[in-house]
Amino acid sequence: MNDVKIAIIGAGFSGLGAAIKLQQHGFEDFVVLDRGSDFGGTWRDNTYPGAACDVPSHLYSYSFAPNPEWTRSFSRQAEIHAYINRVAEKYEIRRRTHFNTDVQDSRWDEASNRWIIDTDRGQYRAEQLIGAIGPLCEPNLPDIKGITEFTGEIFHSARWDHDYDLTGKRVAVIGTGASAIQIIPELAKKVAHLDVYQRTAPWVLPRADRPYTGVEHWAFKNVPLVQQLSRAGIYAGHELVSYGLTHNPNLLKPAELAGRANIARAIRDPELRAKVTPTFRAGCKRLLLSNTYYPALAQANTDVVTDGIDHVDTTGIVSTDGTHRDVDVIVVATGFHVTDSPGFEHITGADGRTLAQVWDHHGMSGYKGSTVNGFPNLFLMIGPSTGLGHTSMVYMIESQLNYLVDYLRTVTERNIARIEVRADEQKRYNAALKDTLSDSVWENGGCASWYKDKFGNITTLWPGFTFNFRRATKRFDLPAYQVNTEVGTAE
Ligand code: N01
Repeated sequence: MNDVKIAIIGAGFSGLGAAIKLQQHGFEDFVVLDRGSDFGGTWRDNTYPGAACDVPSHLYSYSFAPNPEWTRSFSRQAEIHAYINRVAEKYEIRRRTHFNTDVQDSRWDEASNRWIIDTDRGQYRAEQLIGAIGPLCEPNLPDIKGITEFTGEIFHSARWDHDYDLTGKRVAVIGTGASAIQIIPELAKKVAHLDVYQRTAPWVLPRADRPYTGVEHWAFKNVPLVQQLSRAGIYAGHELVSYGLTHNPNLLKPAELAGRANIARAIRDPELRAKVTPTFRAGCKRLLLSNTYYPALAQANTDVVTDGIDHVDTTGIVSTDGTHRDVDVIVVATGFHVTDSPGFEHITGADGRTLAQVWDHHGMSGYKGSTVNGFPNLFLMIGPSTGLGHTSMVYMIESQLNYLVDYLRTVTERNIARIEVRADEQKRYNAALKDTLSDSVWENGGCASWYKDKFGNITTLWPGFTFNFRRATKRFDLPAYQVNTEVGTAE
């Protein structure tokens, strides 16, 4: 049994950020547990060809660890992964991190006021549990009839098989989301034939990606204000979009014009143009950015299949019109379990129910994306209603880190053994969010997306300006919580 004050599950952007902030504020007794063998979370796992960030580099980094070395305006996966590892080394977080440690179960023990954490490398006991497991880490494998019968190669975008050479192969990609539109142009360059199975055509806008010049690098390095201004400028631009997404979808019409122009520039064939033109309002699903996606679809070796998949057999995919297409490889770029993550099945609260069981009844819900009634001393990073479709998640993470540090400070100073957000406060908070969402494009834009849960509620996104979330999480608000200062027994 390893006794620690604080256990952090996950060493991705949010778990690492939590570890750094804890250390900086004198909370030394903590451990980070991660099932992988390196820092980076989603940026460690998503190594598919073309993987890159669609948020500009200077904004997609910690404000306390700016990176004047970014080589281009939109960074690629390897560079972001390397950045995260450099930051971890700089703050010496590796010595506190137990890699290759798979957390199998975490349960609240009311008698001792501790979290008992079972891993494949032994048990941990912690006063506070920080769940930084990431919302986009559990691959969603499509439930397509016969898919397990396929005798060729099949892999999910987040579990790329780099040992398999796709050169000259016949490949099918299922899905046309953020991951697929980055993969498809890379595959189209090297495979013999590519079938793109599109269920819903996404909005894809031009991507202002370019390498930084020598002068810019010099300025980023030597005049910190330049990097700060770049960051602030991008942030301000994104926040303008946020008003349209939340309150007035009509403001997103320019995005639709840019999306249509992007199609028209690359695709001549009117039939293909029609196929790939979205039928819902821009922003309802994540707005995607690419200059290479539509040209790849227009290539002679690529077909866009919109008939729907009926089933898969041993040699290929049969679409609903009965056409059989032989393939050597199926790439499933079908997203992640977000509102139904298997991770929720392994966190058990005070009444013996897991997060999965509680949320199965009424959907994901929490307070300020961080705490959940019924789950004492649990702090979730990027919890319910914190996701974004338009700007950097690192901004949201850093907002939560302010709240986390103040939460831990409060708990420590007041000798609080057990703390839990009040049910009425959580309810009030979520009712206000729901109200704000009622005019949003995610609600009214005419699409289905992973932003919604099985009840049709948007429980993944923060509606509105992110600076409002920053304000809401600036200080820990103890009155919203019920507390107990009676110290539990550790043995
Ligand atoms: O997953 P998705 P993703 N049969 O869920 C289709 C982040 N991200 O991995 O639209 C056929 O968006 C599904 O079709 P439809 C980003 O937040 C960021 O691409 O539901 N098709 C859709 O086309 C993003 O939002 C970056 O009709 C099926 C696709 O699969 C999130 O990750 C890069 C199907 C899934 O799209 C997830 O993106 C990459 C089925 N049974 C990802 N099931 C950055 O650049 C699903 N689909 C930061």
